[in-house]
Amino acid sequence: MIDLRSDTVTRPSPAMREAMAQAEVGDDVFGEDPTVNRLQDMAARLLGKEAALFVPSGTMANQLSVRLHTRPGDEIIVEAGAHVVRYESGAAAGLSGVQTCWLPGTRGILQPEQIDAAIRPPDYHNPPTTLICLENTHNRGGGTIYPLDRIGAIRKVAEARGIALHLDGARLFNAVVATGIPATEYARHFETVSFCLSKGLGAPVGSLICADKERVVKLRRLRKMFGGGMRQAGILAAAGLYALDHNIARLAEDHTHAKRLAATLAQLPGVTIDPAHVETNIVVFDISETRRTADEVLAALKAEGLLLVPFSPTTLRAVTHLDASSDHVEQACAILKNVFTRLAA
Ligand code: TLP
Repeated sequence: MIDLRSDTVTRPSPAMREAMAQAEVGDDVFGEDPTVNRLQDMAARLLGKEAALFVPSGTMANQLSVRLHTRPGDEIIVEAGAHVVRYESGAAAGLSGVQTCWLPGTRGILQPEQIDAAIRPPDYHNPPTTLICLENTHNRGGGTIYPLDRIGAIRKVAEARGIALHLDGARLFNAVVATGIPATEYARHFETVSFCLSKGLGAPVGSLICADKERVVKLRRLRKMFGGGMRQAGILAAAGLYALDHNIARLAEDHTHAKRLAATLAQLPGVTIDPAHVETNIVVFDISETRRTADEVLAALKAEGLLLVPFSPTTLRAVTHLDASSDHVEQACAILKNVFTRLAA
């Protein structure tokens, strides 16, 4: 089976497992796990922030950041397809008591004017707007890269209105590798930035939140409150260090594979996709013209050995990753050709 459901499906390689087995550990709730501390230092350095905090998941990284920047009854501004509101089980409302204002983006990307217009004026009828969350790359947008100048323009709006900015950078290194823009250049516009080790970077578990020292102290307390304080987590951090040392530059291969899939899909009957929109490792395509549901198409693909996920009743997503070799991608292209040609017949 070729599994392109997500880049979360990657498994730790033998060398990564070896690094995990050899990891020096301590009790991280006491701040005494040397491997976790090394990972946090490395993450902070990579993003040009003072400090970082290792957390179990990207969801926890986002939700701790929401909690940090807000009080119950506040409003946060997000793009309508953002992970923080689409795929986190209502956590912003459930755990932080905030309401969310969803703005429609172009493939996930917002305009500064849209954000400016959505910020609530001070009036006792209104919830205070206290946080803007951006996502780079944007998952539902199709792996879209946030243009750096757009981020800079949004930063200006946030600063002028005294509102914090959080970046869900689950796949920030995909943007870094695709553009050649250093992570520090993206990160400097945000108070908090999270990124995941367990997606394209290939670690089994973990994300980091990077910020200034004072915020990281507060985040550490909130992590305990949310149940994310871990003990001998160095075993996991070792996988993260290995991922950062070995698996960043190779993301470029995943991007090439995604473009290959997109070019194939663009030729197929019943499929609508603009390959120019595939910027990183995510390929989202429309299947309305097959007149089949996403579930029917997924079942037909699975029967031939290819796993994808639905993104809506008429769109599917394929994600390339380090466990999908060029051969796997060629096989995936052959399966897509077979299935869509048959459905059209
Ligand atoms: N995304 C997963 C699913 O939850 C949809 C995937 O398969 O893409 N931010 C972004 C942009 C993400 O794509 C994800 C995971 C997260 C945060 C959450 O990370 P985890 O799964 O570690 O909580």
